[in-house]
Amino acid sequence: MNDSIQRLIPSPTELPHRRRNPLTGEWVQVSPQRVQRPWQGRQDPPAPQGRPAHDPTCYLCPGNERAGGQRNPPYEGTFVFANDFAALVPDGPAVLPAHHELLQAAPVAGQCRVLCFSPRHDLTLAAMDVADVRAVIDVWAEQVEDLGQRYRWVQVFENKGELMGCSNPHPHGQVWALDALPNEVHKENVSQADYFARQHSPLLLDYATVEIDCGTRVVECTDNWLAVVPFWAVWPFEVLLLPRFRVAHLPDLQADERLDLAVILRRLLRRYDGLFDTSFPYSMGWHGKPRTEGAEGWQLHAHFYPPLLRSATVRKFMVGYELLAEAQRDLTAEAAATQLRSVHVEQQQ
Ligand code: H2U
Ligand code: ZN
Repeated sequence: MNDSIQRLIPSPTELPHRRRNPLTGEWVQVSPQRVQRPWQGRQDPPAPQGRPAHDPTCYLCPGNERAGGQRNPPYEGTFVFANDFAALVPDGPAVLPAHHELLQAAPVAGQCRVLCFSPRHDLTLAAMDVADVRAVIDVWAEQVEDLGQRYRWVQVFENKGELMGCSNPHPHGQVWALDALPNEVHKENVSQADYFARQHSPLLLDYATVEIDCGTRVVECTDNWLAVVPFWAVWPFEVLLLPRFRVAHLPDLQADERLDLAVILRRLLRRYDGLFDTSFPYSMGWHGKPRTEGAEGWQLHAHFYPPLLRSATVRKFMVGYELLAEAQRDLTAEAAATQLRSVHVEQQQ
């Protein structure tokens, strides 16, 4: 490792300390000594998996009727439709009366879509082949391109697993587009613009270089992409997926970069599945440059937030100190990355 970087980064310590997330400005309390606690929680065996390739009761399978009454076409690849129970509508209220300084509201207009990754009810992104994952990446990029012309923010995400409140195991994600910047995006926008103004280089491009140099938190690395447990991770096996080149948002990805993304995505998700021998639950989503003033220095990236801590059923809760004061973790980001690296996955495409 480069000496100057080595000096800048504290070696993993066994003593409690706090780490700062430069994307949000928020701190996380790290308490590695607590991993030694005698109580290790429940360690249930994983629930049996196994689903049919087509489920006649699934509202996302080809040819089936949805809850809203519409019927899905007999699709053979990906399939996108307007969410029948959308959280955002294109015509929100035009203005809202400001009653009081302490009772602020704002109008919001937007659209929500559901994106089926595959016609196969029994697959996940990890189990799909590279070409099919690549097709999902293309659809993600098309959605950002399309909705990004009308809305300031397009959130592409996947909520996977019952533990994450996902209503259906059929492989699918969602797209929410709106004419405002949501909280997390606003924080990342301010931080990246501020860093870029000072350093003339994108925060996350510099961060990728630091992590590759360091190596301890790297989970997967390809020619174009890097998956790391970020230094400031809050969730036990949180991962940040970063391009190793300058790119603002999904539509700008070139063909080879998309293919390489499909490769690293599958490898990462297979490591996740192998970690506790279960189809790993998570929320993941893409953050690309928003259509707003002052978004210089934005670097495309994806966040993976899995809830599991020690087994297929033992999850981390954000409660107590976390709700009232600050996020906290026992397992260090370095230890989590070591565990993920130790999962065996075949390296070919
Ligand atoms: P999850 O990804 O959290 O499971 O959500 C699935 C979405 O699918 C959810 O937002 C929508 C729900 O509103 N949905 C439809 O649009 N039509 C249906 O027939 C059922 C579910
Ligand atoms: Zn299905």
